[in-house]
Amino acid sequence: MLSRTPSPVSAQIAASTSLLRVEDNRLIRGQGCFVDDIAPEGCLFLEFVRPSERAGRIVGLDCAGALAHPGVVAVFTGADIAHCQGAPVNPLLDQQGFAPFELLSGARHRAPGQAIAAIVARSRQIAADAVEKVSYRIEPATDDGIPAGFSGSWGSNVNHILDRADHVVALEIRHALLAPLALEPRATLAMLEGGMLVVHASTQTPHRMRADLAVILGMDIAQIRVISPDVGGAFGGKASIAPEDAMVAFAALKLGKPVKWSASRSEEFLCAPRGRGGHSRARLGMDASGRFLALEAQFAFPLGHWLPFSAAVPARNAARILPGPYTIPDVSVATRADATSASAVNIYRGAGRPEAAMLLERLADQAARASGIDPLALRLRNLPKSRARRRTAAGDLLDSADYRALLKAVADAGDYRALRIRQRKRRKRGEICGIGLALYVEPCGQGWESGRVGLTPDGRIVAATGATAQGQGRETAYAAIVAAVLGVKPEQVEIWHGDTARTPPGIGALASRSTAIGGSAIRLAAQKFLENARAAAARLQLGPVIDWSGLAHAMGGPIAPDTLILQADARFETSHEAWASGAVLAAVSIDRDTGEMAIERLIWADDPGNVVNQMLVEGQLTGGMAQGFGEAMMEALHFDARGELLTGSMLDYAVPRALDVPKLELHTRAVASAANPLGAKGVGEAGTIGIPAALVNAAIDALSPFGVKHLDMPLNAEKLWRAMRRINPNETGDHP
Ligand code: SMO
Repeated sequence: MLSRTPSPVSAQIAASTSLLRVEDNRLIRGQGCFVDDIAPEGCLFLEFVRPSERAGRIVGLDCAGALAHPGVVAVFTGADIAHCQGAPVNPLLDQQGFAPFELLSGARHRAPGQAIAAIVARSRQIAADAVEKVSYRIEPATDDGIPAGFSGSWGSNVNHILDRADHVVALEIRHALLAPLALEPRATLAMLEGGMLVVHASTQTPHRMRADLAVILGMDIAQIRVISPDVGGAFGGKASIAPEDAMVAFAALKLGKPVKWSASRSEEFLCAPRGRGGHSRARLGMDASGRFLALEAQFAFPLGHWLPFSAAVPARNAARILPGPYTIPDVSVATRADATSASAVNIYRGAGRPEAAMLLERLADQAARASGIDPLALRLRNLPKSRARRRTAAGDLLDSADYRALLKAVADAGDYRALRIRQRKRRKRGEICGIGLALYVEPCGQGWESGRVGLTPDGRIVAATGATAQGQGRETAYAAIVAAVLGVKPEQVEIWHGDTARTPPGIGALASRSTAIGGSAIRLAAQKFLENARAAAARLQLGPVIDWSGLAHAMGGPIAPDTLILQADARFETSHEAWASGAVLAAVSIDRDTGEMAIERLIWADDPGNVVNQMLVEGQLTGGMAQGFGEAMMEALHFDARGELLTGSMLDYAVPRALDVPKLELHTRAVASAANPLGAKGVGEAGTIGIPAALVNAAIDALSPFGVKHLDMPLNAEKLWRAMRRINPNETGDHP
């Protein structure tokens, strides 16, 4: 069930877009090429020695047995890489002293899973066997006690406003740490080719990895080429270079041979960058009519023991979003992120946006309960009437949007009033059922991307982007954008991405930014290219309608097939972000005997801005919903009292299976973005932002007759069962 709001740009692009055909999909046909599929001659394999013990001092590290193991080529320890530099970190918040990026731990083991040695061998199995022959002890050591982290705050003190508000509601939320869990675990292959260091990596940001490797290894960037081939999902988990990537490159340089590392699933659970883990507190004051007066919020996020490039993003995003879609005149927000003796925490699909939405939407429901105003009416009362752009507390410019229309769309689709009447009747019959609403905003990336559109000697049209892809259908969307400008079929446009040697510079695929920013750069390049092509055709007296192979032929010259004989480059930089937004309505029921929650309706209206390809938009929204559903209902990393990971495999870490995922009633209602020439907003993260808040609100609404006022995710059956029996629902070991 879909309602589509066409727009001039999307109509123009949609007209030139053929449907994606499954049988044409390279990946579905098994013709993908992921890092682990690349097997150069003489490739060596790297495995890490990763103590699962908690932080301490490394004593008696002995690698002689591993080195003597037949087939082992080299063993590296902290001493070998001591001269390597740390990689830079995005300076988004004030940063206080942090341990440098370490490829392997030195004298000090900083967290369970941190590698203390790397073994390179002729096969993966030999390397894994040799890992068992390394001996060491980790002795407890008193903490260095170096406070390290980020912090920031915006707005001014609102205590005096809260003091005289008619109602003040307060809450505290704990988010579990999550595993980003891409289908393809991380993998890196490094080799020397004609004096260049060539690194194939499963990454979202090849250009940044190239720059980071130059710093870490002390090399000239011109000697480094990074290629991200097919990438099997990333979700933020592959957004920033990790010590493993640099270690593989270091080993290849040192040994002069190709070296490959492919993370095992257990390795990913143990030490890949994690998501979430934040702790939020807030107070919201309102007047007697339910109008929000002031919001005071504090976020605290864990960082782990090293800083990925985007480490500050969740703490910053959560804070800068407030007050989100709502009109709250006074907002005071403080945010911080602190070092921990655990694996790193980085962005994970949503990256602070889900935490902001959960905070605002739980507060809205609490405010409704405190004031006796219906949750839908209360929200409508506190949403802006105009679509005009507004500023957040941190000064960011929110995009044009119609939050009221989005909320009304889900309320109408679900027949909200009837749902409430039915809820009362069902409750009388002893049923446990609830309705949850949530609104959200999704900032879609700052900064720039670049694009290049060109013509090959054999008449092919190529579009090269600095952005990348990991399964979003980037090629399809970019081809459609170029085709619409040039008046050709999308199939005629070949997309190059992910290879620093044949793409213009770029940031990558993250922050829901690739269409809005990368797509805009591609569109500008296509427009310039068309002008250049027209001028060239006129010079060659080819007539007004461009025949691309005719033009290529006329331009002539025996040139290598992948050179561009005519090209145009463009860079697009946003003056401010695009912001997507949306509303979700969830209707749920809970089994009194088992605590099992059934999702009866899940209705979602999203504003993706102008749409390039409706199918891809729906695909990303649906995938995000599945991940948001997983977070709400079952996902969490669990640790024992000593900080060792309990959920280290797919047997222990719950993720939704296809049959678990609820049926989604999706509506898209576009308001064009004012932030870029496409009018596009992002869709990559929306599902993880709004869906969990609506599901949690629905569950708490269902359990309100039991006196339940708050529950943290995940809402597994045990937690809900305990909540109904008033047995410490949040004490089921779900918190990190
Ligand atoms: S969490 Mo995303 O890859 O910005």
